[in-house]
Amino acid sequence: PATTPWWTGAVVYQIYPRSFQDSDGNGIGDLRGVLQRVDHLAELGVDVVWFSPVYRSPQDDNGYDISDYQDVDPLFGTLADLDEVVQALHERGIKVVMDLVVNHTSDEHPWFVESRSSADNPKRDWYWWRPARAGMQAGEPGAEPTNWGSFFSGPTWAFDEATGEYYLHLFSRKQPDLNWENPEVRKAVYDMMRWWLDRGIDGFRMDVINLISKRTGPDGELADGLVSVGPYGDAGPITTNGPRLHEFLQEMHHAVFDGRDGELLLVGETPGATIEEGKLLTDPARDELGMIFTFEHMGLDHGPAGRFDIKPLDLRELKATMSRWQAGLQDAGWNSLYWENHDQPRIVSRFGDDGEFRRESATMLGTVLHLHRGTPYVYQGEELGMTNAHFTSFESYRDIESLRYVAQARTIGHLSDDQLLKGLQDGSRDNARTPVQWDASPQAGFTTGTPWIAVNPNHRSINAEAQRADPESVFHHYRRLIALRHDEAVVRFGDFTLLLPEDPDVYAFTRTLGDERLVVAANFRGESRTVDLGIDLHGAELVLGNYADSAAPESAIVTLRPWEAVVVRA
Ligand code: ISL
Repeated sequence: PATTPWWTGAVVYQIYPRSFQDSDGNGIGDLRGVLQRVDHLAELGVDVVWFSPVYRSPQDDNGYDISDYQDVDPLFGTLADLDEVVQALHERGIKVVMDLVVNHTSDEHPWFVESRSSADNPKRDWYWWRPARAGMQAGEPGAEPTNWGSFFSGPTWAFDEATGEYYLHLFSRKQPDLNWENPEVRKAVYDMMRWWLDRGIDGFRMDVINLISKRTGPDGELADGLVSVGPYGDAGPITTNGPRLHEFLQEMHHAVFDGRDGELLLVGETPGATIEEGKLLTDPARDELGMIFTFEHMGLDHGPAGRFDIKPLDLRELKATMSRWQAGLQDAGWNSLYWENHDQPRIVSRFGDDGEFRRESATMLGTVLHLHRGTPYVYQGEELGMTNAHFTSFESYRDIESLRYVAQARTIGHLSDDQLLKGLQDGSRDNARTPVQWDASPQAGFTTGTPWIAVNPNHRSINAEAQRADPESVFHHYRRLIALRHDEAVVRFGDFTLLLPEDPDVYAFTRTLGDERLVVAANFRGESRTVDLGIDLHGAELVLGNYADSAAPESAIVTLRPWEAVVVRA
């Protein structure tokens, strides 16, 4: 359809700059380092680069705590460096999307410095300030205004001695939540967004955007959270998909995007969003967002204690979740498609086999994801089949979420250090943050200095240089998948139909557009599987396989080798 936006046929590559490429030897990736690698991105064939934050920041949450939205942190370079990177990418036909983190700022942002300076400061109401719980002594444990627990462990309220009140921070205490009820806050955010668009960027990824509207009582009071696992209450039901979310997003759309929409890629990160919310957020007629990141498929292997309590994936649940989102957004709205980002473990270690069948399982997983309907996101290193860190000591970990989880768990004392370390090995965000493995040299070509986080020793065999030379590599398979989306309308627009929903080992589905049909069959196991697809594949043409000798099946009965994936036209 002519009115379909360009990004429905695009593939996005996420760069986490801190771990991508260091250019000045300080062990931290930076923007001039990105300039050294733009040809890698051009060869891969991606259409967009989304940068995790490079703004001024104390780096408490690696840049998701912003102290100046309109400047680049010296760690990463300068605004001039960023302009040069944008130009280099644009010259290669690659668009640039910036990370918009406006649910909260850094506590070192001038807005918050002013807000906390006195109880009657004009910016006091730019954040969430509340007195101690009635009848309690301010500053005493348990006196927090509500019982909410932070994503990063501990309470979500920090006591400020100077004014004797608490401020809200759903994440770290250095990330105070902005008060979106205040129109001055919203205006300041929209002004900043227009400033970035006027500098020539092509869209935004909006950090936890569905948390900006909090449910409050008539006088702004905030209720206690439902008591969930752990020592604090769950603020999710009060902060997720709040009552004014759509109002704020439509206001933002008209204040910032009108006259530009359709050209911009606007994707919201929406923890806890349901399909119903997804429809409201991405229906083009509603002037809100283009697409969202759902988390539903990323929680299927979480035990009761969450991301550090990983259990085996039941493939039937993954198939059911993915196909519900395919169906849910089929008629209006659009899916994003992702396995990885800077917050998630590496998919080949999580749903595949990062040992004997690393190449096969990584290419199988890429095939399944990229043949769905939606916009695929490739996280840096995913195109190389990079694995989890497999750190063997707590000292190797850097992520505030992981470190605070361990500290809180140790005070509770319900898990041994071995269990805690296993939880980090399975679920820590640091699994995605080890430096990109460019070659087999000592620090994988990432830095000439000491990296801020250890380079995975398996870079000697898993690296971009080796894979560019191997036509069967994960890199070249991702390159072929991206080319397929560019070349085949059925991959971009075709309707999705799941096959064999109850099969616990094989993920199979069709994509149809007019009289064109692709059939995808993928084995999620390390042993051969034979299934009856119920479709006569006699005479089918192999479009793509992940074994050098993959062949089109001769009939409905398909035998798949360990981790084998085939795409056939039938
Ligand atoms: O994935 C998560 C749920 O366990 C959290 O790790 C993650 O913090 C959450 O999804 C929100 O993520 C975004 O906002 C955070 C930042 O730490 C993440 O890196 C960012 O992606 C606060 O800005």
